[in-house]
Amino acid sequence: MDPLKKKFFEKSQVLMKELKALRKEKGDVKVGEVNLKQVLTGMRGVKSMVWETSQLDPIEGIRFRGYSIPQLKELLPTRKGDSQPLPEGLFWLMLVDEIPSQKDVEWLSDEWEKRAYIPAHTSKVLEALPEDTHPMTQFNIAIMSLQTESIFAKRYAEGMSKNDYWDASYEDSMNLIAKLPRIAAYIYRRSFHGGKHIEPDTSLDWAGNYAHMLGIEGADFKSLMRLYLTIHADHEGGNASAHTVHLINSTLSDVYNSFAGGMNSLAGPLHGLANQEVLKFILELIEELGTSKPTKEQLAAYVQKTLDSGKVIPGYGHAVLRQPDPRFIAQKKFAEEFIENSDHVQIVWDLFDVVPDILDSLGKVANPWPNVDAHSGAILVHYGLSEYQYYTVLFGVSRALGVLAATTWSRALGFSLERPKSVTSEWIKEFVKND
Ligand code: AMX
Repeated sequence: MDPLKKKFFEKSQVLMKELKALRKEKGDVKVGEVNLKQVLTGMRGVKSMVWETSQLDPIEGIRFRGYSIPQLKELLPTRKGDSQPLPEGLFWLMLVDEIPSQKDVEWLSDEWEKRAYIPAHTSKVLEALPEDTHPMTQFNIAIMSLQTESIFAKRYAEGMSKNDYWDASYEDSMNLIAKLPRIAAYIYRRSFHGGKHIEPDTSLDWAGNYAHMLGIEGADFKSLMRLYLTIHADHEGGNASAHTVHLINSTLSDVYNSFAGGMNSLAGPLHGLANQEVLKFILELIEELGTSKPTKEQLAAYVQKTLDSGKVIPGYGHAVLRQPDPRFIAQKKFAEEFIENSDHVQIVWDLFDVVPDILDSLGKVANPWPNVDAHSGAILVHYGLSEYQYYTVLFGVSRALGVLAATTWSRALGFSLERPKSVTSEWIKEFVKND
């Protein structure tokens, strides 16, 4: 058994027994109440699942196994000569709740490299699609085509014991994570660079190699990708993509099916597609205002006009957060350190000054602050990745780390098929009649 898998097995066995006992002894303890507003507005705040890998605080933002993003930047191993954390380290932390050593992350980079093989039929499936197929659609179809490789599905068909679900889930998760940068880079090169693909550089780490295969060279872009793929990895379990993966996997549908479902959620403009929408918004405003150096007054008027036409301001607001997103702040810090004189970045910073007051003035927006998607596009453009239709694929590659670590836990802990209760509006009207 590999060292990560062994650690995971030992830790998950202990927790599985603890949770079993808790369920038996304290199963009737109330963990919260649900009001009608929550039923009518997307179940906000309803505690209804266990997600080991991270937890979101409305004010502090995300903590991965208890560590904030600034703490992780201090604690996680980096590649020699780089200042940004390696996503390998975050995956290790999320999976086994331990900060890994340098040697551990090097082992994991090599392990993913060994598992990165893409079957020939995946590129055939992609080549059958029109080149202008949205990259998220291509990403999803490629993931689904990889389902032929599922160890879980194969072993389930052979009669696998439920005690081994975690093992097959771990193997599928490791394999899929290993393959994602290759298929994602393949999609980018076929969509935007005439299908001129770039061979992987096996001496690089997971994120560095992805940057290389995208065709954007330079140490700073590799560094950005390490940060990007770390901070987008997980945001507890209730967000749409994570929850979709959790739901699908609870049926014992394998990791490939589950992750593809999650990516379909991520492809929505209120969720992960917001990163594409933000850059589109910035480009359109530059076009309409006729300048790439708009004043804050011009920006405020443009934002107001957008709202008046019944559209949302992409990159702002959040279902849980009530402060500027620490993932936005981490990207702002990166831009302050590495990027000079970018009009796009300046617009992001100026929007940060003007949008919150305008959203606040509407009197209905719960969180007027920027989220993770408000900043990423402007930085990517600076390094030459200007094809914004691709941005959500980057988010998806990163999101695999969190949701697949969490899914491996779900199978180890033996969580049940998810099945909440729905009611009709007739039922609601009857229920509240005498209240
Ligand atoms: N621009 C305009 N209106 C906004 C808004 C924004 N950025 N954020 C919220 N609102 C509006 C809502 O549309 C809603 O209006 P309604 O009552 O007329 O329908 C009202 O404010 C109350 O919504 P809320 O309770 O503040 O937010 P929510 O929890 O329902 O939704 C979110 C959260 C993210 C969908 C919403 O803020 C939004 O649409 N933001 C823009 C899209 C975006 O950036 N999404 C990315 C989120 C992060 C991610 O998942 N990657």
